[in-house]
Amino acid sequence: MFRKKLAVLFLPMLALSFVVPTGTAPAAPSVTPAVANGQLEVCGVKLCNDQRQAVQLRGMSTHGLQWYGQCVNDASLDALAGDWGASVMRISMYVQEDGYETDPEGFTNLVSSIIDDVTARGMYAIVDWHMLDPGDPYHNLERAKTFFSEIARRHGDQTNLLYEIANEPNGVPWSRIKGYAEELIPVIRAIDPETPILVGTRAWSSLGLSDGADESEVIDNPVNASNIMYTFHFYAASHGDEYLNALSRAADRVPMFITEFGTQEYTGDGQNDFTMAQRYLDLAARKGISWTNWNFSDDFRSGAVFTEGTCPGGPFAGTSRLKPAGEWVRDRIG
Ligand code: IDC
Repeated sequence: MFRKKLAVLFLPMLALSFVVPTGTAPAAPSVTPAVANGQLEVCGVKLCNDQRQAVQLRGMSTHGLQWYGQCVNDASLDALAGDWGASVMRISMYVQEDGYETDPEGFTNLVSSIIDDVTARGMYAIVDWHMLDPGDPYHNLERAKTFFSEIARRHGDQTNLLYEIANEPNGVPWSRIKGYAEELIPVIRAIDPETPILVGTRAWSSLGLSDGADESEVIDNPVNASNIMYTFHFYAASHGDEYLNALSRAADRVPMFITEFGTQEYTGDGQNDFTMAQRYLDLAARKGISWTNWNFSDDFRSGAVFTEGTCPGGPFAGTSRLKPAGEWVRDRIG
């Protein structure tokens, strides 16, 4: 059914090389990233396609759907897949702050329909369980079981998904995040055994650095599950060489995915540091680390790619409504 839908809704304008298997020729023209690469699987420390070639996905994260759902529509997704050339969208569903917990069924349906829209455009979709405050992932464990079970029931036979089970754990040790992952992952895998799962790391997915720890706690005590990756988030004007070097070391030892980054401060606002951000993306390119940028909205902050008032009407293609960070990241996605 998934393939049939893609065949029917395939857009000729998507005839671009979105996902570049590292070290090989670009995907053949007229094939979308999700069709060209199929079911993803973690192989060694890399993310691989169904030919077991390493791939690097590049794309955008939505802002919180409860606030900026109006920025995720047919025109904006057409632009992201076509004009921007993205291979992945991260669907950021907050749990608190007027998110999922206020209306589980409504948010499940919303995420489900965005998955369909992203799928129709041949992109991969990251389903982001955007827990943030409280930072203990166990606070939302039962909700996460319910949500991911339902998403897996509806979409688990698709080949274009990744599940991110904890956006940014904070205030808890790595052992507690690992415990949470080891309780939740089997529940998801019982329904959907194949979709790769992304696990947040200590201290806002900093691999522990923002708590004064480092990547060794994950390397020495990994989550007991296969086909998983660990996430790293950075904001280039706040997180300098110490963070970059930790990511670099970690990526040689465990599978890493940058599911969130900004070219500005960790508030998602302030001055851009494009020089530092470029160093991160150069590292990601060298090591084949996939990434999604925060965020695909018209929020007033410098890290929201569109100028205020762009959503819902656009235009989303081209550069006329992009802030500096938006222009910068669009140039680097496609
Ligand atoms: C920010 C949003 C802002 C919101 C705040 C609290 O831009 O509108 O009020 O969250 O929820 C993260 C988080 C992400 C943050 C982002 C920027 O995952 O939710 O968004 N950020 O501060 N980690 C580091 C930075």
